[in-house]
Amino acid sequence: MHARYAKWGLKMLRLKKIAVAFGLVTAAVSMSASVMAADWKGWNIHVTGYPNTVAMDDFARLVKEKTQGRIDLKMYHAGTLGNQSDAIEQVRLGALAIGNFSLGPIGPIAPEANVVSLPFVFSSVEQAFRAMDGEVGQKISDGLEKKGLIALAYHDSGSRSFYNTQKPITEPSDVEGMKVRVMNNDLYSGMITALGGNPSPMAFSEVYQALKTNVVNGAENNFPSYESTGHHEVAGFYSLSQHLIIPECVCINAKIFNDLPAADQKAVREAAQESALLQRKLWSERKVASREKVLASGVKINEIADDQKLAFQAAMEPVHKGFLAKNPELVSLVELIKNTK
Ligand code: GTR
Repeated sequence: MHARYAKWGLKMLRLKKIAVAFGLVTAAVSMSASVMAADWKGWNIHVTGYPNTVAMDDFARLVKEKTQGRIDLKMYHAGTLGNQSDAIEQVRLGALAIGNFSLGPIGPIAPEANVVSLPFVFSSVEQAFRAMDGEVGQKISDGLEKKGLIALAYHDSGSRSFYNTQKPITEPSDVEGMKVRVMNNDLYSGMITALGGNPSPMAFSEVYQALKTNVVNGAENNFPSYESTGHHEVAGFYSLSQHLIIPECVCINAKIFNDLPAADQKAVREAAQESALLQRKLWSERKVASREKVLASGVKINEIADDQKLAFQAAMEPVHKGFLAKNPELVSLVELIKNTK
């Protein structure tokens, strides 16, 4: 009898233990839903004070505020989480939640996004944004989503021009024989080859040293990046070819985004769009300030005459032809861009 009670007692004790444990688990689950935030990591290549850096910090702040702390985004700036091509893969895999990417290095994985990397495809930055804010931007976003990325908003990155250590570039033949750093995308290598130069694909963080040690003679970028990286200190000729206008995205891992409750999706999207407006405003100021700063440091900036701009365009035409031959389904998207007023 006694033994029986003892057994029963033991059983009750075990049940109690399970109940306590269960209770603790339930408490932890409800606590995680109400207290613990989702921790997201975000990648950005630019340094403190750069328009994108300021805007991405603002984005993180807005995300937290608009989700009442349910999402905590920590931004890692200055490329500390690796180079851009690797970071794009990390966001596609979901190891990083967010990236502030140029559509340039995304092009090799998403052909729709690659249309913006065709030289001279846009006629001006203003026209580019009219296109990006309309059907063209939508088609590019759809293409990105097929590859696991959702573009929440687009940032301004102005236009890219050539700069080098040797001389002003005024016509296509000036690029002949030059070693020019390009971003990772065959279209850019093709562009330099079409001019008779030697393309050198390289991570952004390596360009300063490469210019300084003559591993390359030149590169191409907008004024803010030319200035913020210090490239102007080692490559003092900036020639206004304006051959590329490449918008940038605030891109999120598609699964992370799609798994969010609708209210949080709305909050994250709104946060990206509000902070993108800040980026565009800061950009318009920084492009002027950077130009002034490099001029003051002794950089020689030269315009390229209209007929020579047309010559650059004609010389780069094989890049368009080659791309459209490989991607005939994108002919209509390129037409849509060209028909955007
Ligand atoms: C900058 C752009 C960066 C990066 C860089 C580069 O203009 O904002 O994301 O693409 O150019 O040349 O690598």
